Amino acid sequence: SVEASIPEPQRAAWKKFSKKEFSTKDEFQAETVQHIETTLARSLFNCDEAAAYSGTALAFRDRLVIAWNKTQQNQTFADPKQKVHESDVKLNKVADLSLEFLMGRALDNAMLNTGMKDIAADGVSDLGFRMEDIISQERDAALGNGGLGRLAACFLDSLASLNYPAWGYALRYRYGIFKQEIIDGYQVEIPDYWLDFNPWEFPRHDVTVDIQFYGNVRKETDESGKQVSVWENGEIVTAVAYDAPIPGYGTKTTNNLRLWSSKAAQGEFDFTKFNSGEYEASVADQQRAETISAVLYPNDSLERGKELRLKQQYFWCAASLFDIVRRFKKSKKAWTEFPNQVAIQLNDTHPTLAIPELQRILIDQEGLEWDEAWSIVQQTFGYTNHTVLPEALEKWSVPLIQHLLPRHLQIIYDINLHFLQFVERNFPKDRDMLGRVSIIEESQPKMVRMAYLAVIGSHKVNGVAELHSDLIKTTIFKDFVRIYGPDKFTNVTNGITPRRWLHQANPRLSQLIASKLGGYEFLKDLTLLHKLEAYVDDKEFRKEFQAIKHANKVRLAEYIKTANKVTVNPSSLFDIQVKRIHEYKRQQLNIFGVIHRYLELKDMSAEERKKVQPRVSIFGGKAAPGYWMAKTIIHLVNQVAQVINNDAEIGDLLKVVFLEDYNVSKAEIIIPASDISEHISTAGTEASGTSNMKFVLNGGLVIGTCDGANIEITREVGEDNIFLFGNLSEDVEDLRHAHFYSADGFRLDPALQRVFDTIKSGTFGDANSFSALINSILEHGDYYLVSDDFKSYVDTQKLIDEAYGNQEEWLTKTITSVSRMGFFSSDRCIEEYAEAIWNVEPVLPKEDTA
Ligand code: T68
Repeated sequence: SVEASIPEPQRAAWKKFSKKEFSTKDEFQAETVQHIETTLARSLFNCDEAAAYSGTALAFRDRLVIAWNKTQQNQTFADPKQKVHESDVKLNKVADLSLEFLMGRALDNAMLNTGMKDIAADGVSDLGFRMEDIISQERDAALGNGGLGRLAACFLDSLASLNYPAWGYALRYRYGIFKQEIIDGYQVEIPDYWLDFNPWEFPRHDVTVDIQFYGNVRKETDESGKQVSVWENGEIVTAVAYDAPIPGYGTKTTNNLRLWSSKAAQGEFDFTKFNSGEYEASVADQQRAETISAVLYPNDSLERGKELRLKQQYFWCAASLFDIVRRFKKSKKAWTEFPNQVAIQLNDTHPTLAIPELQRILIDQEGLEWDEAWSIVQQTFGYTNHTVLPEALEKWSVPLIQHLLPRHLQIIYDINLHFLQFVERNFPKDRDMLGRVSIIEESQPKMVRMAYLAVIGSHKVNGVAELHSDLIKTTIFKDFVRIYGPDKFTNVTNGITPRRWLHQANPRLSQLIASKLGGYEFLKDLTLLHKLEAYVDDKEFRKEFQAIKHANKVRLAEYIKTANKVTVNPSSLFDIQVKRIHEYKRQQLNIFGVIHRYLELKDMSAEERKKVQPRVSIFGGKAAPGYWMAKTIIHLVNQVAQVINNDAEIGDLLKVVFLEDYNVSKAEIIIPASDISEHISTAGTEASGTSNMKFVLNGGLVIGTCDGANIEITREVGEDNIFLFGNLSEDVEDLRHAHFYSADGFRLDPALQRVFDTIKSGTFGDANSFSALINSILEHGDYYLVSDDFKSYVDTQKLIDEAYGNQEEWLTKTITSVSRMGFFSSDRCIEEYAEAIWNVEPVLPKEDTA
């Protein structure tokens, strides 16, 4: 702030000693050695890889901080005259509210985005270390479950790279997503305590917000005679900010990710209790406060209605909004300017409480009238939906909200009242409509439908792929399209950052592309990849492209050897399915297909086996700890692997691998090594998928259903370059119905029947362990249509074997596909959000004037 500025006459002294960003190898080494010696108190004789990592990370951290400080300064005081249409441009910030940011490792990303990796690699090599070893010392920042959290992380990279003034807001969980161990074929969860040493975060002990829970609401009349609500007598917990710098690629812009940590409010530590010997009681309050940000909920597609989860959501929304409002108020602008200065994007319904919270701030604290406040709220928020699965749609019980957030419940009821009155006026003949669209579900107990609240409180609602955005308009939000008109609903197809998912994960491919395209400009404009298509017949290029894929497969094979003690042949077809384990994603279809392949191999003569395309089936992913069916699938994969990998008759023709603890840093090794990856959800269930994009960008092909972004990938790469199979989303409902009601609805494919018989015979261990899985198909209606799609799936796998047999054609398909992936950059997504939803423009970094 202005009050904290160093006075003008003293600035020269500051500037003289103000730290500069290192830019040579010597400067990098000096910084690194200094950090190892003084910050870490290690010596020349006591410097292992961990210490070398720490020193390198601290040197880069310092470098980022300088750019970060300048960016924040520049964005705060952005010169309005720079702007062409000042009045339509947001000066302040985009706030990305996401309960999850699945960042992975930071060092490699920082080195590449600043363009300093080569210098640093050279520098550490002089000190006797290999950069790869140093990089792999870092633990993942795993504050997310899966696609939703990783999307938020890709968006941060794009926002910074495109110079948008944007902050991410989340919780600083002490424990991220659990670590998965496979013991005797079963998933075991190990806590992920990741904060021992985290050089990337900056505690801001001076940036705190007191957050209230529970208590009661009292009506009072203020001096002007107006009725106001006072929320009081609650319990206070303090939010402390921890900031992490987010460097853009090829720009000095360095944005901020602000994570809130909970701690007992000042005075909460009860010294009377402490002094009278009740140590435990005095510590208990403190622990209760710290519990709020203790752990990430590990459910990726299920809402369980736990009070602590709701507390997390409110704690985070309230702290973030306070922060945003505090910054806005410093500008002394009128409240009507708020939506022109701030755009807040809700990543799914998890931050929906921000809507009643902003309304509360405006009416209870700032004294605005309801309508004026509500118009500001609606203009400020945008809501991104990530699922149509009914079990994933968030609902909170009215009694729980009443207890925890009494004032917010009143406001939610008032929002609902205004909304229903509006609906009644516009649809007077449709009385059922009111019950259908009410924010309150009239169940026992009553429930608050968060997705409806999010739609009503936002000016735009978007899905994450075309099919998904169409589906939300015809299913869960159908009535709302009638009420608000179709323009409120839009699509922003997901994307991925090519910096991490090409340049970082596959440096050799990135380099090859750069050599043909005349530099790395494509990392900033991925559509430039189309120029690669000119080289599809270039012999040298093809050879190098193929050699890179092979090297990536060798690297994965080595990893599999170390991790699983299984030897796989890198010349086999690598078939990979890595993602959260869920029935709708259908890893069971994949493993049934593997069993089918095994049975066919066993039937063959030695002669016939010679013609078979060898394959490695690779699985990876975590199951939510309470999701038994998903855990059963993991167990089956491991049991099948055990049997097949030890069958001498089969040898290299088929290997099955379950990779433990799939996470972002492992994805960076796994994804570049695929020939085929599987994206085989029941049509209409996977909102988008984003790993499908990563695999194709790295020269792999996809076997997939007509679901989510697979459809748009097909549009871009062409039907000949993807293996689509299975029923379409428009037929799903009828098929499900037929499973129960049609006489011949359940004539099981004989090949699938045989797979089931084999499992039941005990070939893969105790058949009882798998009966629930088989019965979900045979007895309980096969909700995910495994039986309907099985034949089409295995037939398509056959086509893949044949296509892979022709290596030249396969290579042509993969090169062509890579060259057509430009659309799927998260930069394109961010430009779409900026233009159609946020109305913000970039703030370019100032030239260095130091
Ligand atoms: C995913 N959702 C979608 N959810 O499943 C995927 N959910 O299709 C899409 O590509 C991706 O979002 C990005 O849009 C999730 O990953 C969760 O992880 C999640 C976490 C908590 C609660 C609910």
